[in-house]
Amino acid sequence: MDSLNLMNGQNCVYKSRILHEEKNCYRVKIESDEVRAVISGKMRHEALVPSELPAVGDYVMCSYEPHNCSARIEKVLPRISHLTRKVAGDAYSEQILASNLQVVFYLTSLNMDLNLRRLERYLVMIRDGNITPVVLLSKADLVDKKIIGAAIEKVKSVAPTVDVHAISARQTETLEGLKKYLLPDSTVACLGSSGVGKSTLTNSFLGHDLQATQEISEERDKGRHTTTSRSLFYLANGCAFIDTPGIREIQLWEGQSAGIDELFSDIIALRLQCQYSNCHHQHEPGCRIQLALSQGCLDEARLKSFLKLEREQAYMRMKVNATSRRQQKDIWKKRSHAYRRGRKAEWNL
Ligand SMILES: Nc1nc2c(ncn2[C@@H]2O[C@H](COP(=O)(O)OP(=O)(O)O)[C@@H](O)[C@H]2O)c(=O)[nH]1
Ligand SMILES: [Mg+2]
Ligand SMILES: [Zn+2]
Repeated sequence: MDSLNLMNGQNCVYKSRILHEEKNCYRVKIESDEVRAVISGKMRHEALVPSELPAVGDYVMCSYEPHNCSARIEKVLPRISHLTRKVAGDAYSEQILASNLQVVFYLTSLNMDLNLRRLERYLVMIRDGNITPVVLLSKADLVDKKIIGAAIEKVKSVAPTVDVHAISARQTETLEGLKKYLLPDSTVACLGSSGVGKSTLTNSFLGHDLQATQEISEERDKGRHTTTSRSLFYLANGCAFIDTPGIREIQLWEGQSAGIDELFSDIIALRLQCQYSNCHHQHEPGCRIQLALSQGCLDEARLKSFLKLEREQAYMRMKVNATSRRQQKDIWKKRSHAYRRGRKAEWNL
């Protein structure tokens, strides 16, 4: 690992990487050590939004004395790429799921229904983060070749340029094709619902069972969350591999329209050719979208999905703007209180 060690009084400051995050407690890799780490008071105080705090995959500067077993995270270095979503629940803030990634494996299990709409959401999120998506159709040992072929076709219908592999952790030869993504300097993460085989795949690459996996009843085939936090592991060749818990709710964050534009570039190109620039794509003459639908060149469900994602982006933009205006007000309120307190102290009031 490239590390930069600077003396800072008694402590050394190291460039390190976040391996694990759970409830504000971190594990970092400093040179060859793995140690616990906490965020410095200054960083916690100065962070205006949660996304400024460290996430798994981040490179950070840490104060660390090797004879102490804990480090202090002082600074997050700029992220070259990141996976981001709106936090689950009602709050309007951004959650960084993982950062500094080159490739994301999106897993979906072949013995369950392939949800193309959910796949589209993940692909938008991954591409918007400046990361290459790869779709893995898992548990190929449980289905026949016809089902595998049909599933690959379905994925290609929404993402013709994305690599797709059918894999099985029980047939290790099917994992050979994934080695080209696991390069020594790369970081690869696994995403997908619970029970699709992310932790099993992680263990296969690690060569031993480090991550707990979920035993699920064959007839119900329903996974519960066994993996509860994101963790980064180094494979033998130096590739960093991140296992994640299943995500129940995937809502895009504000400003992810570049990912939408990329995934639905054909629809955007058609829309630009409509006769009227304010076309609603319903019954207007010269509507290229309606023409493509009637000729069978455009799938209606995919169009609906695109329009829904666009609407969600517009709504999110409005919500985030309102939230940030409120936050700004709070910051000014705090500052003016602090100022008044300061003046009172000055005048001994
Ligand atoms: N038949 C079959 N079962 C698998 C495969 N991969 C994982 N499983 C099983 O699926 C269940 C869920 O796997 P797990 O790795 O915990 O899923 P995760 O929630 O995505 O991490 C476990 O019982 C695994 O043994 C596979 O390729 N074939
Ligand atoms: Mg898991
Ligand atoms: Zn139109």
